Amino acid sequence: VTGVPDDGQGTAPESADLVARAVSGQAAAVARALTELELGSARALALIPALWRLAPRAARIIGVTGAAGVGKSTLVSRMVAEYAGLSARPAVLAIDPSSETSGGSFLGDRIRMTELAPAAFVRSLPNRAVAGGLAPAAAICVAFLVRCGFDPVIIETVGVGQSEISVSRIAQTTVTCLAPGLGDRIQAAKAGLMESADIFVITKSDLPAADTAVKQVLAMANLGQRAPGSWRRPVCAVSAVTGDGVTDLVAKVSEHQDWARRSGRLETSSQALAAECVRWAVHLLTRSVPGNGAGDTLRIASADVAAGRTDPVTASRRLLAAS
Ligand SMILES: Nc1nc2c(ncn2[C@@H]2O[C@H](COP(=O)(O)OP(=O)(O)O)[C@@H](O)[C@H]2O)c(=O)[nH]1
Ligand SMILES: [Mg+2]
Repeated sequence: VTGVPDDGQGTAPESADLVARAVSGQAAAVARALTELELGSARALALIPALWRLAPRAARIIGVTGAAGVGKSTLVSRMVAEYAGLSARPAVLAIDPSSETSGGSFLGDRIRMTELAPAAFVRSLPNRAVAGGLAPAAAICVAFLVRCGFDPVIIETVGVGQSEISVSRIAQTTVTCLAPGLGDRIQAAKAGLMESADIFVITKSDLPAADTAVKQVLAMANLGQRAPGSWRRPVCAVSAVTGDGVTDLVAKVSEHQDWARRSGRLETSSQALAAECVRWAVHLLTRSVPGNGAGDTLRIASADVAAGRTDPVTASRRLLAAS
């Protein structure tokens, strides 16, 4: 393969320094590093091996999805405060928060979230102009935040379109938000959005139509043949205005995480995360999107990354050198 950039040796000391500052919790350093990852700069390629040389860390990765305006960001602010109260250090990655009806309110969201939890890290990822595609960029940012020691890492995403559905694959627990008064639309909601749900949340439970919405969603949440030992999807009513239901939701997330650990689901999502990270690195190294033909080799490289044997960039370099 030609066109593979050098291994970033020239920027190694700088990258190690930025990584050290990010790991020590300096928000500016984390933000800087994520910008490099999004842009897909040469430095981004040096940051990943530098971070992966440090001790691995584990984190809960929670997806919060639902249509624009349904109350995701308000809910995430509450969740962040709840986790911070449990001495966790949460991070939020909001994907494309500016394009839908919320138009440009991300700044307000970030202020609300960090007011409630000053140690939290909150960042948006634009939908456009992301190196390698949205899902790979989100994956590498999530993996980076996990390695920096944030826990949980919450991905807020508008639940429409292919990229959001693939983003939900990298979450260990997907919280699907539905607002009251959308009874008819619940049936019409995108199948992918409903299928990927591990926990349903009826947002805005302070509104009168919330009880009906809870009943409607309960009626369809666990339809069909369910294998023994499978997860029964709960329906939580939450008001981000009064705070009702937030503690219960966080408890349901913990229950789902316990189930995910036992059932192998955590393993599957960490493999999906590793695969997207490798995809991101291969794109940067070759400036092309790996095709379907690359499936097997990508899988081998991803398994090494998921098992913690190597980092996504080193795995991708080896993969490209061998092809
Ligand atoms: N009554 C009520 N309004 C809410 C609640 N949560 C959010 N909202 C309002 O719903 C609108 C959209 O909320 P936002 O969190 O930005 O939705 P997102 O687009 O899904 O992130 C805002 O005007 C919020 O104030 C809630 O629990 N109760
Ligand atoms: Mg939002």
